[in-house]
Order: sequence, then structure tokens, then C-alpha cells
Amino acid sequence: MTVSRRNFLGATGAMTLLGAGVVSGRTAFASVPEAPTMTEAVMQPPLVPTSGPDYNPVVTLNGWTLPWRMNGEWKEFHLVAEPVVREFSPGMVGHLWGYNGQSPGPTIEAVEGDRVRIFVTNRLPEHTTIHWHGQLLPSGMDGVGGLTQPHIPVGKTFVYEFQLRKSGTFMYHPHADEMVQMAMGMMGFFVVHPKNPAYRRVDRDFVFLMSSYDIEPGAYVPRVAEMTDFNMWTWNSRVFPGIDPLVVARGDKVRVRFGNLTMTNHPIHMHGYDFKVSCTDGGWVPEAAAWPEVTIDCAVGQMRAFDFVADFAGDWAIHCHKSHHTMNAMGHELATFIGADKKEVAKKIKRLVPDYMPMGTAGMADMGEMEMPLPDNTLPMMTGFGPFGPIEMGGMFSVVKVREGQATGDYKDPGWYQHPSGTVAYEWTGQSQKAERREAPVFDKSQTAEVTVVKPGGHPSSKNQHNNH
Ligand SMILES: [Cu+2]
Repeated sequence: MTVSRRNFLGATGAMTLLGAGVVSGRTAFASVPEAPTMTEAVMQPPLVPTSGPDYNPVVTLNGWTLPWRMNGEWKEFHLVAEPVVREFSPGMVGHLWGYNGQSPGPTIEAVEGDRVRIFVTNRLPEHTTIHWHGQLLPSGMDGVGGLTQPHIPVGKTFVYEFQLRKSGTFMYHPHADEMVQMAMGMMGFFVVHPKNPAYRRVDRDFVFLMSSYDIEPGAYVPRVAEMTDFNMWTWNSRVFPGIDPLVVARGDKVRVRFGNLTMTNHPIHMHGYDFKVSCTDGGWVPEAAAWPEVTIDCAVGQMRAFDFVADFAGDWAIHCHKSHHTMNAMGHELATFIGADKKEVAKKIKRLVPDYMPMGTAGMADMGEMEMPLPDNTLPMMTGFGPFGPIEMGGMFSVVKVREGQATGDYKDPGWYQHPSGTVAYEWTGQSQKAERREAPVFDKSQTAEVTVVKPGGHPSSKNQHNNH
């Protein structure tokens, strides 16, 4: 199989293809294939195979597929582990580690039965390896530094060779100084297509990896020692509104595949449809056993794929159902002021801080539209504007855009859905019923409960004991 160089170079992003592409016949093993690199977080068109077994290539949200060359019966790829600058969403970049210019690295696609030879060059400041998560391969190709191979030293290139024994949904990531290297964004998708191109074939096939970062407002480098308190919840190291929409034509068979390399689980929920869970990193779920869901949880270190037929036109939200994971960096440490009257306190603060504005007394929705000065290189907590106003989301959120007549292979954002008249929720303008409202309970000092404080050590403290006399 060969890469269509023309198709590849016709891509929209700024890609530097350093002499890679088609190499026919046997090349001397001494030559390492060139390592293409990507400089922008822009979704590239699928890399359509022009020879060899046919398959429908995947689309990587805000990403791209790694070109390869044939060398005899080997399909050769070249990954370069290196520091990268990744834009999370317009207005914020992270200084991460990744592969070939981006985090995550480029998606690797191949076909069941292929022999793959993957060159890995280490341009990080420390050693690394790559583990091929989910692949069935010789133990010595499994990429666990110290256990199955020596680590790849700084500046060196190692070669991994194995045959792809089954099709499915996989990923790659380092197995060396893992806490640091994954917290810095080192990971990539690895899709193996079935040998039979008709098997479980879909028209559009989207992939993304979930990763999380702790980047303090104003900073650029993630705090790698963080274990639980992340503030950037990403798909392919992007946050809403920077995540590509999933654009499909009405009637398409659609697959969405994702993997989780964060430190917690993510229940991925899609609106407007029920779908069938079709594949995990363990393999295909037999069609008769694929179970229906509208939310599928993806635990740490797992991959899930679901399929649906895009029968219903519209703009359908797709997001993690943990509400803190659909928020961006600013605001996670806000106190709750719902129901509090902050007017008096605001007057006092304004004497000291003239810009101060009280927020959150009716909820936090006002933050979706607020424009207040932010520190450099950070994003508001909730953001993104739709045709009806602020969407009040961030983080792991995107939109499945199902459109009548979207051309095959066209992934361009078609804009907002034009709802047929009479199909949008509307304001009631007729006569209102008098609403019965409960008053908030009034704090009554005469009803104060008596409390006896018992200190550790056992006996009621005489100081804190309530005196009834
Ligand atoms: Cu989540």
C-alpha cells in the first residue's frame, strides 16, 4: 500500500513533509523514513489508502494520521518523541511533550495482517519507550522500559517490528517515567482496520484520546505531580470551544472511538441518539451482543467505540457527563454564593478593589457571558457561543452536526443547525398561573439546639459545655 502524496499535501494545515511519501520497491534498511511533522491543531482530511486492502480511514479530531512508506512487505512509520507547543483552544497554549510536532501524536492506521516497522526517535530531555496498548505482539516489542527493552536514550532511535494480529481500537504511550510523560501529553491513537473491508464498515469514523492537565492560569507547563486536581479536561489535548465538531451526513453510519489516559473515568454522553457499543481495546463486540446506551463510561486505560446511524438532523451535544469536566481552567476554586446577598460586602471590597464584581448569587451562568480580564494564557471556566447565546461549557464537550446532504468526505463545519419552524423550545406568553413559592426558612435563635462538645480524649470540656442554669 502507498500513501497518496497528493491527497496528503492537499491537506489544509501547515504540514512539513520532509521527503516522505511513496517509496516503491525495497529500500535499504539503513534509511530511516522521514518523520513528517504537524505544526497546527487542525483536523486533517482522512488519509485514504490508494492501494492495498481498502478501508475507510478514521478522522482524528484536531489531529492527523501518520503517513508511512512500504519497504518490501513492511509498512514503515517514524515517530519522533519531542517537546511540542499545543494550542488547547484559541487563547491558550500548553508546552507539552508529544510526537511529530503535536500532542497527542499522529494517529497510526494499518490493516490486520500488516507487518509494521515503527522507528522511534527520542528528542526529549530524558529517556522514553513506546508501549503499543492492546496489541498482540512479541514480549520484547511491548515497550516496557527496563522489563522488555532498554530505555531509548536521548538522541537515539529504536525500531519496533510486529505483525498486526487483529483489527480494532488501540493506542500508544510511553512506559518510561510514565507519570511525567503521560502528564505531559505523550500518547496517540492506533487503529487497525479489518482485512475484510466490509466488516463493521462505517461511513465516518472519529477518534480522540482523553487527557488531563493541571496548568495554573498564566502558566504554560503542566504540573506533572498532580494526581486528582486537574483543571484542563481534554479531547486530543483540546478543550471546548476548540474541539472540532463531528460533522456527518444524515443517513451515514458513524463510529466514535475514544481512549482514556487521564486519572479518572469519563462517562461519554451523546444527545439525540441511542448507540451500540461496538468495540473495546479488547476487540470487537459481536454485533448481536453490542448493547444500547446513551452514555458509555470509559475507565482509565480503556478504549470504547460506539456506532449509530445518523438518522436525525440537528446539532447534538456530545460530552463527558461529569460536570466539572466540561469546564475550563478558571473558577474551580470559587466559593458557592447561591442565595447570598453580596451587595453590602461588594461595596466594602470595591473600596479596595475597584474592578470587583460579585458573581454567582443566582447560580454561575452569568460567568458564561462575562468578559473580565483573565491572566495571560488561560481560558474562562465556561465559554463558547451558539446561535441562542452562551453555551456555558468548556473542557470535554463538542457537537455532532448531522446535516442533510453533507457531501461524502466533507468534514467542514456546516455552521449552526437551521431548525425547521415550530421545532424549537419557546417562551410561554399566555396567561400565567400564580406560582406558589415556599419562603426560605428563617433562622430562629430561640430554637437553637444545645450542643455539647466532646474533645478527643473523652470527657465533655467544661469550657464548651452549655450552661443551663
Ligand atoms: Cu470526564
